[in-house]
Amino acid sequence: MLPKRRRARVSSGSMPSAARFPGVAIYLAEPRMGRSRRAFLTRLALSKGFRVLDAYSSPCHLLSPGTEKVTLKWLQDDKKIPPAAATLRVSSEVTHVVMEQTSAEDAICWQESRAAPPAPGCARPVLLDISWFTESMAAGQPVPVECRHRLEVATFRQGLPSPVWMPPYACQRPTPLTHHNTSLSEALETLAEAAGFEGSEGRLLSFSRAASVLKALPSPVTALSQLQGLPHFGEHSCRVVQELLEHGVCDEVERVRLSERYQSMKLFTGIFGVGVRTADQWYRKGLRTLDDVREQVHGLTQQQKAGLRHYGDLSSPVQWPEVEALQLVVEAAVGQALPGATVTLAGGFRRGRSQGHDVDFLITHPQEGQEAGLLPRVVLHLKKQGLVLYQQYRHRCRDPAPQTWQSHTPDTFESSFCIFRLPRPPGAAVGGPWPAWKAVRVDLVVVPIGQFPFALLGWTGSKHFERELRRFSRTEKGLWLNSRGLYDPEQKAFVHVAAEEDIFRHLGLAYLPPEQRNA
Ligand code: DCP
Ligand code: MG
Repeated sequence: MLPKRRRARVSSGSMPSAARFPGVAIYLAEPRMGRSRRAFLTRLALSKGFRVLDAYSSPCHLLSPGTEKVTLKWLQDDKKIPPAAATLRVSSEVTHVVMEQTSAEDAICWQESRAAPPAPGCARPVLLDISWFTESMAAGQPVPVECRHRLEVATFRQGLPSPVWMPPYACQRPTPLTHHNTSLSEALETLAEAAGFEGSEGRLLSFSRAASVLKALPSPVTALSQLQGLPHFGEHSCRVVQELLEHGVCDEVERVRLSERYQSMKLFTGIFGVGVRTADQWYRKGLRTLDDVREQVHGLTQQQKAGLRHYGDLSSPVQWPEVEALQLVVEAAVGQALPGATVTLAGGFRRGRSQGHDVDFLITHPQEGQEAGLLPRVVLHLKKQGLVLYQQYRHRCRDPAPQTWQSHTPDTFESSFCIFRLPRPPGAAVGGPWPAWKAVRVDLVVVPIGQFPFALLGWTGSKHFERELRRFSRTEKGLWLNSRGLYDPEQKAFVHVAAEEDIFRHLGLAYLPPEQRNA
């Protein structure tokens, strides 16, 4: 055993101020290792300049390093979130979990019991045998992760009964927030995203559909044969899964993730107001960093300028307590501007996510017509309180004729795309690690009550779920759906509904609650 004082030091958050390997944050999992050996290994790694984290679940991205405990405390202080949930809802900034004498099965159970799925852009940490750690210590630097270091998942986990039947459209099956095939679906989604960056819509859809099937499976895929009979698994997606099952990594996916092209496109499209086309132009001009953009791009839009100005805050995920705080201020402003108007949360947070890239609110009023022109008044109230850093207002446009509806027809609702200046949470100490405020992206959309169920369905997502719902509607039912309505081209008439459930019923689909639409 270690002397008490030393033990306390080791277990009280052991992060050196300047780690030599910034991309590596090790967590030594204790169960089989024992406390004293863990303390010894921690000191060894720290002495060689590695970063060793004391806690596995710590919010990545929210603020600068070193603020994890305060953030967590705030989550726990929030009365609506029990302490356990507050700990579990955050994802880890750990990159390498090291275990000793632990089976892959136990390792996976351990990991799944401890952390939420990673935030967008955050990779799940790799689970490694102690051999990776000892070799890295001997080398004085992190050695590349090889198959033999990994605690292999596939060979040990209980697999799917084969064959599994799966309906072909994502809107025909429930897709929960957390599922059993995360590393496989993430790999395919990386390829989908990369295909999107190249403007290759067909490949984007193929990989997205295959990834979405994996998310809906009732248990982990452990052998390629289990994919037989599943929809949307072409030769390419099968090959990716096979490599992952056999080696734990897929060369193609790793190559894409590390490529300059993918990383730059991800960086640029992460700027508010920058789409794939602009990002591609910048890349072709030789731009690679945000500073390149700041120095070399003339004629940035106001939106892009605001996006760059607040890039740090906007690229860190919005957390649930921030959503609650925003909902209160938006509701107050809407109530002032138009008594009786309501505010409804949509987007990923309505699907049960605890983090997101923005917050989407739909505003309506029970008396149709009352809502028209409401947003400038709402925004004025918010501005007077100093809550708005940027906003771009869009008037309501006339609905285009249904004959011109396409799957990507943009919404015509009155909307405001904002960056809010969200003050530090109440109770957080002034002068503590919390900055005075955080910039947060918020979309406000005003919807006439008659179109509200369609808007709510359309703005709840996921993006893939919406795409599939529209495709199902058109291909299988001959009905045209978007966020404004459902049109029957044979009858030349719109379908009237009172709630989301009615839309599912009209399409002959079983109702899926928002938390089962994470396709
Ligand atoms: N949406 C859509 N098509 C678009 C844009 C949005 O169908 N081109 C729908 C689906 C999305 C919802 O609107 O789920 C909200 O869009 P977001 O981009 O805000 O996506 P999420 O809220 O799902 O995720 P996050 O905000 O965390 O990225
Ligand atoms: Mg959103």
